[in-house]
Amino acid sequence: MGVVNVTPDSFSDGGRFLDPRRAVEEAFRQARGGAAIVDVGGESTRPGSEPVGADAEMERILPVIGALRAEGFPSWISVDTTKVEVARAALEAGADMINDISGLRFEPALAALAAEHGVPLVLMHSRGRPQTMQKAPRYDDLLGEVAAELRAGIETAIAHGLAAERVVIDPGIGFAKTAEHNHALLVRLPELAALGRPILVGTSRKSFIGRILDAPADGRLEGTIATVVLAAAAGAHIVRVHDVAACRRALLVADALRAESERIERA
Ligand code: PMM
Repeated sequence: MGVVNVTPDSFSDGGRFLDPRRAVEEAFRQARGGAAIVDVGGESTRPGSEPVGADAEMERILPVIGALRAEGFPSWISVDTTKVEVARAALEAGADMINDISGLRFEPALAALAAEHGVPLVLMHSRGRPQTMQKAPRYDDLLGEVAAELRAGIETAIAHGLAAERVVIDPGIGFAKTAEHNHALLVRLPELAALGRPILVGTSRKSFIGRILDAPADGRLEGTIATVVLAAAAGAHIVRVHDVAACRRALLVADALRAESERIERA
């Protein structure tokens, strides 16, 4: 899954794709690089970011989604939003799935909308709001609590008429998590398999990588590659990244080696 943030303030690509033409070109570039899905967002959710209204969000993303569909975009389009109104307009403009970083905590009716349109819905784990989520996140049992909160999201989805089969789960790397929480979630990803749903992981250029490498957002590619390879080996089905071609090439090599190790195990 590639990422195109049509925002002035996202932490790594903010301001780069605010011009719809540039956003469309970037999405095509990511599709050529091997993205099966491109996630288009109009609201930054970085820690401390200011929320934007539905109108502003739609003004940013609808021209991009409309142009992608009009120009024969070959990959799926995901809409990164927590708002029913925005998601509805995006689906009508041609989006194929919804990515909700609140995991249905903000607008549970997103699940009914996904059901109505027969599209998948990503439920990402987070707590609080982006403005405040990094203020001393605390867990007594990190994996147990994240899994229980994701399970509650799946139950909310089902209660709103969405089949569990349409739900993708995401541990929410960097959302109400310290660097240590992020490390533990990545290493212990296999424990989330018990929820029985495909897993999406978004580590791309995030600050826990910057902390290890002492590097700004545009100097975190090698660290990002390390995390996506490990996440895939730990059972992630989808990785959400800005640098699609580089990550895809790393994953192709890792997958080939994994296939070989499975062959040896079977023999
Ligand atoms: N991270 C960001 C935004 N949306 N969605 C999902 N499902 N998972 C994530 O980890 C995630 C997300 C923040 O990163 P960005 O500002 O670079 O988009």
